[in-house]
Amino acid sequence: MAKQVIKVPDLGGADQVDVIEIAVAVGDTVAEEDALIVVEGDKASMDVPAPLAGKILSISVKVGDKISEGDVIGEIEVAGDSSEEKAEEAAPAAEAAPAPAPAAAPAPAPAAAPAGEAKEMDIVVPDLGGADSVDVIELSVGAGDEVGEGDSLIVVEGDKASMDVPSPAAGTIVSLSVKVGDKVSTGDVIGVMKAQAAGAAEAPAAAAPAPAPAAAPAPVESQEPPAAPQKDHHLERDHSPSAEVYAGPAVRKLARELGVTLNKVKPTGPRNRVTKDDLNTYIREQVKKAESGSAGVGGGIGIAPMPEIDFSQFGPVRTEPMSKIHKITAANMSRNWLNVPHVTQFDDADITELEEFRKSMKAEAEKRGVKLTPVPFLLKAAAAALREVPSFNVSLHNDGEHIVHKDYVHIGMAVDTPKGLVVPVIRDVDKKGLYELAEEATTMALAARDGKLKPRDMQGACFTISSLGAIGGTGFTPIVNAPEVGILGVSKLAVRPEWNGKEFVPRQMLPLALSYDHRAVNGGDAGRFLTYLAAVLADVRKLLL
Ligand code: CAO
Repeated sequence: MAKQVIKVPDLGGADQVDVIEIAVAVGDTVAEEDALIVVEGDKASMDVPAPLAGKILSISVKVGDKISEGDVIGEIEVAGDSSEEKAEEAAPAAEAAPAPAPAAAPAPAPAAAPAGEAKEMDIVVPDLGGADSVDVIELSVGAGDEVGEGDSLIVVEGDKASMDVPSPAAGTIVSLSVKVGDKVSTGDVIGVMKAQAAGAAEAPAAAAPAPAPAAAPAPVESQEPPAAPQKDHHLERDHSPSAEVYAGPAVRKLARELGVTLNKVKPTGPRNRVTKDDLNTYIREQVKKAESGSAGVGGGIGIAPMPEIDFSQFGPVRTEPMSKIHKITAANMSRNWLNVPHVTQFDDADITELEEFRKSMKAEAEKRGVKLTPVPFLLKAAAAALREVPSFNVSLHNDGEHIVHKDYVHIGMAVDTPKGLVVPVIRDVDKKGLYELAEEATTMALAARDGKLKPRDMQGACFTISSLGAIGGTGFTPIVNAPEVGILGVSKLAVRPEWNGKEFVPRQMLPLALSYDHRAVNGGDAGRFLTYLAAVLADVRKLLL
């Protein structure tokens, strides 16, 4: 391990630049070229990168200090065998120096514009301060835009710095011939503009193939913060949400890598600058929101968030906190609705005979202390259908490449409670009798309403039944309770005329709706599942088979 002082490298001629951000803390482990501090001169702000990988031992400057090339800004403990003396002497490697603040180097202005006439001229990439083949990272203008001399046209990024390519003259953009992601070098033509007559006359850049003043790229960070009055016109026609944000190259690069739009990040740095910490805070908040499912009542995957509405403007309102169950249900419903490609299939089961049988058993059931409603029959029939069509008794593996087949039959039963919807799970439904299921369904529903279910009581279901039969309705489309792949919605039994081949007869018809995850189950299997389930309910003797 060797200790090495960190010195300010070549600043491209700039002297006495301001330290505007400390990007690391003592004890941090950094990689070679990681930004250590950010400095700002007249024209540019630049990262001072770590000369080597190692651990920061000290930082001897603070925000507001002025520093120049060769100044010591701290110490780093470097993994390696270089002697301390050698290390002390070592100047930062040339490639570790930040990109020099680009000087106002002349760039050729190819098309001459006679004074007094609006003339088309090529827009040429000026001297990039030694950088070559830099990436176009933002287009700040588009065809038809009016620009002032020096306004940013595109933003490019080299290894160490991002820079504006400014307009060589005032005028109108005719076309841009580059797009984000292209690589450009000094002298490349990036578009055509019509220089204003007066400007063309005044601006030697546009008037003659001579050096173009102000044609050198101005680093992005030399932009004033968005509020700067002279930039207002620029704000209005900006096409990139992050273009007006004040941030250093390292932060911009990181934001792009993470897919963060910088203008969404709250800046806390000097002059409203977005710092690395701001970016980290933003990411942490987003992850937290996503994990808790509390990302509001909209937003995500490109969906516009719901507008915030003050309902009191329409009449008296009362705002109450949601119960914990309600919040969890809301998050799960959104997750399942958005993740699962749902299909819902409908059928009616003729349960006339089932009802006769059920009513005939009611007295005996009461003697046993259980209430025999249609639910235990539905549980039994669903278990039989899961055995008959096993492609419903599966879950998609997280890797997206496997299906998990289950050899057990546990079924969830949606229960409506004052605190919200809960789904206790009845285990091994296929192995239990009707009375046992009736008893367990009643016990579970009571425990659910008393808030006495344990987490395990609500885990491990293969399929769910949601019965609104006692409440009413002719049909509804339930949401699959992922990772299950199917759910049965049961509505209110109704007596309907059914054709028996000779005549219409009154039959007790039970409306069924089967929603399924079309990633796991195909329509044919769903049809077989629901037809089989309805057939079992129509002839309970099938349950004995
Ligand atoms: N059609 C007509 N009547 C029905 C019926 C149906 N499909 N299902 C049940 N009934 C009858 C029962 O037979 C019972 O009548 P009797 O008292 O005359 O025998 C009555 O309705 C009340 O039944 P119940 O509610 O006590 O019991 P259940 O077994 O039918 O249901 C449970 C139990 C826990 C499923 C139910 O109470 C419940 O909470 N359902 C709501 C589920 C829910 O919220 N789903 C929506 C989820 S998605 O938002």
